[in-house]
Amino acid sequence: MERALPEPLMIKGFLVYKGLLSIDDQRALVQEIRQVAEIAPFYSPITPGGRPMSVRMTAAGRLGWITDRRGYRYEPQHPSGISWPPIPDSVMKIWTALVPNGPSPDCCLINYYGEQARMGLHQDKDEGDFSYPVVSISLGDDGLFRMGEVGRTAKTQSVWLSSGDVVVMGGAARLAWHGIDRIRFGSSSLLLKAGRLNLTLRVVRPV
Ligand code: MD3
Ligand code: FE
Repeated sequence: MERALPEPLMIKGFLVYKGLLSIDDQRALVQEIRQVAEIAPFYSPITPGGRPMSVRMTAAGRLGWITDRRGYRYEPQHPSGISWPPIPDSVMKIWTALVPNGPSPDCCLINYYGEQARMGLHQDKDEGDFSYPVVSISLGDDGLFRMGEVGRTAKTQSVWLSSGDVVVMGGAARLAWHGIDRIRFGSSSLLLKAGRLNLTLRVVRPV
């Protein structure tokens, strides 16, 4: 990730960097995520309505996003009570390359999608500060990413995100609706098993 940034696709204000990360970059990221997950294991979050999400999650950084019956929020600890591990260096390098004048991210949320997992259209607005972009890193199987606008009913556009793709959501796109409709399970051999990993880097403060 030391090269000059390539031109991104610009779709609805989302900057999509296809193929930004080399295979070696991707392998290094997976190793570091495995180490995070040894300390802070993936778990199945429960929505405030009491339904398990199909995505499994963990996090790194000062704060992790969690959901349980008490609501959606950022917490300094994994549900097990341990502090989240620090955000790995390889992940921080990607943030710095894409958001050079920003503060450090408070949270690296780590989502794992199995064969049937999806994430319905939503906005990310549990953070206390929307002035910096969210950076998303895709690893493993392809995922169909749906992008909307700040209004719930605007037309959406979809793009397949593949391993090594990075998306930057800043400006108006920061509060746009978005989701993952489905996974092409088994489409990548990066991970030991099939599935998709997505990392999202977020500035959460002041909270
Ligand atoms: C647009 N994750 O964790 S990443 C999420 O691939 C989430 O796992 C999806 O949506 C995934 O909240 C999509 C792309 C993404 C992440 C955060 C955003 C798009 C965003 C925040 C604001 C706007
Ligand atoms: Fe989101």
